[in-house]
Amino acid sequence: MKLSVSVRAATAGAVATVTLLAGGTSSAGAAPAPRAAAPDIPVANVKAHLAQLQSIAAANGGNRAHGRPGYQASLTYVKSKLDAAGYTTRIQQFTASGRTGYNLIADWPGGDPDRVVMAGAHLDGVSYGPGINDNGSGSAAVLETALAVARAAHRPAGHLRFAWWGAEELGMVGSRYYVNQLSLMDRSRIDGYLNFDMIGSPNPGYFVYDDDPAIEKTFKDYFAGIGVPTEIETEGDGRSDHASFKNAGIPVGGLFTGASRTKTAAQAAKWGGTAGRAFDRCYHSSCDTTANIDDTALDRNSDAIAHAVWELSR
Ligand code: DTR
Ligand code: CA
Ligand code: ZN
Ligand code: ZN
Repeated sequence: MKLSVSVRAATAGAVATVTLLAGGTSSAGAAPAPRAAAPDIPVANVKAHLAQLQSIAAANGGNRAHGRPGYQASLTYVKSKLDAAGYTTRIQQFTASGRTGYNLIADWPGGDPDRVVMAGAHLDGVSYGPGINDNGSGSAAVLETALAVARAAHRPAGHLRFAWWGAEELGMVGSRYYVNQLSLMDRSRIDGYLNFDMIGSPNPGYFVYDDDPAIEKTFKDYFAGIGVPTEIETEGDGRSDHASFKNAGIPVGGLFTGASRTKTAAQAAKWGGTAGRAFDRCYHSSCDTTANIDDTALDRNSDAIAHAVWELSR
């Protein structure tokens, strides 16, 4: 039976504690490692990635869509940052709507290969615009979290893997291809997949996926700790890249700030913003630019991503 990620981590911690209390020593002979807290993710760094993605779109026909030059240039940008930071990266090719698509997979060296914690975001946008909230926001936040791991020379017990998916807008094609290519053994090695698709909406809500309870609790506890109420995400079952992982029996979770649904008065009362207006009125539109981002939501969600990555892989 697969232990959910935080049960496994907690169990390991408990075993070490019991061993010490019984006067013995843990199997490693040392006290359990202190719980290293995730660093703050500088939202300015995340926004700098968004500015790069917008420039890429402007230089490539105005978009970063599957099969277009803007997607390829986005992939090259993200990969170059990760290669420079010491990641082991690989590009996975697939075909969607007659065009070649690409996933980018980045492994942080080290950690238990049987305890893989993944965080991912789709890097493609629609063809109508630069796709900054959808989904530059998730892509940039996952990238900056990966770079923070490298900056910290973090050595978690688990193995960290980050992914940027192609052709999500065509029906989660890239992430489905990735999961389908995994052997059953490799699927069993993934303790959890964390998905981030639209996490900087200009009229934001704070939604937590209610799939795996342990992952959901990790995010809800984080937001409770910063005094931000959350709601469970109800709009997206099967509507983003976590779907294929969930269908394969892998624990999933994630965060979402809302798309075309309208913010209620009750939600505006707890989150601020404008009742009666869409969470993102530029969803899938040309106005989904760097001006279509709420910095506070982007910052909070970026920090929550780092917290979950550190917590679930410890
Ligand atoms: N399918 C995503 C947008 C989307 C709509 N609802 C949800 C819920 C959870 C995550 C994402 C979404 C897209 O257009 O990329
Ligand atoms: Ca921050
Ligand atoms: Zn979309
Ligand atoms: Zn999306």
